[in-house]
Amino acid sequence: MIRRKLSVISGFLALSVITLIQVSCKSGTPSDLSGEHIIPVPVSVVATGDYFRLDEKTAICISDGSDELRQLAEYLAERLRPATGFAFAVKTTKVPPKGSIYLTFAGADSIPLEEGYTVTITKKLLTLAAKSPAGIFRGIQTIRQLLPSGIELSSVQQGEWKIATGTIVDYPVYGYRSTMLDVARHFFGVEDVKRVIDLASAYKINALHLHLSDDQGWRIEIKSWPNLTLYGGSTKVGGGDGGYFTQEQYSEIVRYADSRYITIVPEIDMPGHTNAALASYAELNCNGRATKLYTGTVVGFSTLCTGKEITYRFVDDVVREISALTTGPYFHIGGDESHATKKEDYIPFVERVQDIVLSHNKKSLGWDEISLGLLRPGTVAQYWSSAENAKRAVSQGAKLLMSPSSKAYIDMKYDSTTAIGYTWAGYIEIDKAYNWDPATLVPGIVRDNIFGVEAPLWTETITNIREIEFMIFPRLPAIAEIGWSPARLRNWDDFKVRLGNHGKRFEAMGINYYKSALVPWAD
Ligand code: IFG
Repeated sequence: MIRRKLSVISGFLALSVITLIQVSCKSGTPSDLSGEHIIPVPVSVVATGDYFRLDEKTAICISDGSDELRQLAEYLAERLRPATGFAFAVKTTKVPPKGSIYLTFAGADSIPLEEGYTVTITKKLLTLAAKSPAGIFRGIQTIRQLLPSGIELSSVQQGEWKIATGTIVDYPVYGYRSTMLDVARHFFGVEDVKRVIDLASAYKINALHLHLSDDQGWRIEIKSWPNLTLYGGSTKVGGGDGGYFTQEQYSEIVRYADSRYITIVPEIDMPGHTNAALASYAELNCNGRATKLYTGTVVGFSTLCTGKEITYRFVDDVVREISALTTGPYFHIGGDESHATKKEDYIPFVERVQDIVLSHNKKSLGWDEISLGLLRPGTVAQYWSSAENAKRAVSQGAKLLMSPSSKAYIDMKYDSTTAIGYTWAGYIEIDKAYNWDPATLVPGIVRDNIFGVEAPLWTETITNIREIEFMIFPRLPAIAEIGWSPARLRNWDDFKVRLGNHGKRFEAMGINYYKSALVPWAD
């Protein structure tokens, strides 16, 4: 009898010990700020070993009543309210009360760069300081990552919301950190593009390159050339309905991107990759006959008629209308794979198109082949395949946007088991996507030559947002860290552990991510 009683007591004790451990793990009091798993890794983190606690009284205070700071406070509150159930009132004050989150432009003059920020966390106050709204926005992404991954859930979670105390000082290495979405091969609507903007901005990506035209589709309304979308936008790779953005929808995307401190870079690819335009207007063809719509995936067979004046009226109308809707400073003129354009025709075309872009107060971006021509001041060449083109661009004094196809082309399969994607640039598992440094990758190209980094997603084989997410995550956080964090702080063994702690965060955000076997995904 006694033995039975003892076994019952020990069983009860064991159960209560387990429960105690579970509760304490769940409400795990973070005490080491330097042990957090922030991506991109910050420049410096100093822990002070205590914690700051969010509760129903926590207010988000702003140092001045500027609209932009108020909008940023509201953006932060919207991120924190659903999972905590707290109100997070937004208040303007010079003296933030104990227990509040304080967003301020004050005292930030020493913070380097527009996007730099500091987060100072004590038991009593969490202060996010920056000298620009973009810096506050980048710092908010860090604050999100200092809270348990459950903060990203859309329903109220039990448990406490604590942040380890200490100081973070952070700012980016490169000022342009981007991904590209090809909406031409397959079309993706406004909501899908907004989703990409939300997910990319959570990892401090600050630009989205939209590949708006190609052989298979023209995806942006041009009022002076309506057939480009009415006919040229009517199909896609594999056939069936295509789609396009009206100018109002494109403007909605630009506004939304601006609210997430992401710059939209529109691309009209030319003189090659232009079959959709050539099918829409016979007069754009050298032989005066419109081509047929194309739904295949071959590249390099099309060219605008570089010898006709109407071509430049066409380009001018297109650049003018899109530039007027684009708040960012860049217009991407494409220029890749113009195998159907004679070199002696390609060069003056690319030079003249840059001048057209400048006349509409934008600077040109173009794939690395554009360096065959004279690059205008401010033009940036996007390195994707030819080191020779890249070096020629640098020799002209141009900066390089680094998107090496063998490292950054996220339309490549992860490995042979990946159902979607291409293989021509090789498999790109997450370690390969992470393990490169733009400043040393190409002999002769150094950090000062580099404008930034970009991970392009071409969509010949991608047909919906779930597939977009699968190819983007987890490789985009890798490219985000390459673009943001100092090379001295970057190493695969550390990154893979931090990335492993983002799996739950991806799940809380509803991301359909690739669960690479190379990453120790945390429970
Ligand atoms: N190269 C083509 C893209 C796309 C891509 C698919 C560039 C600059 C192969 N051009 O990359 O249009 O087809 O991986």
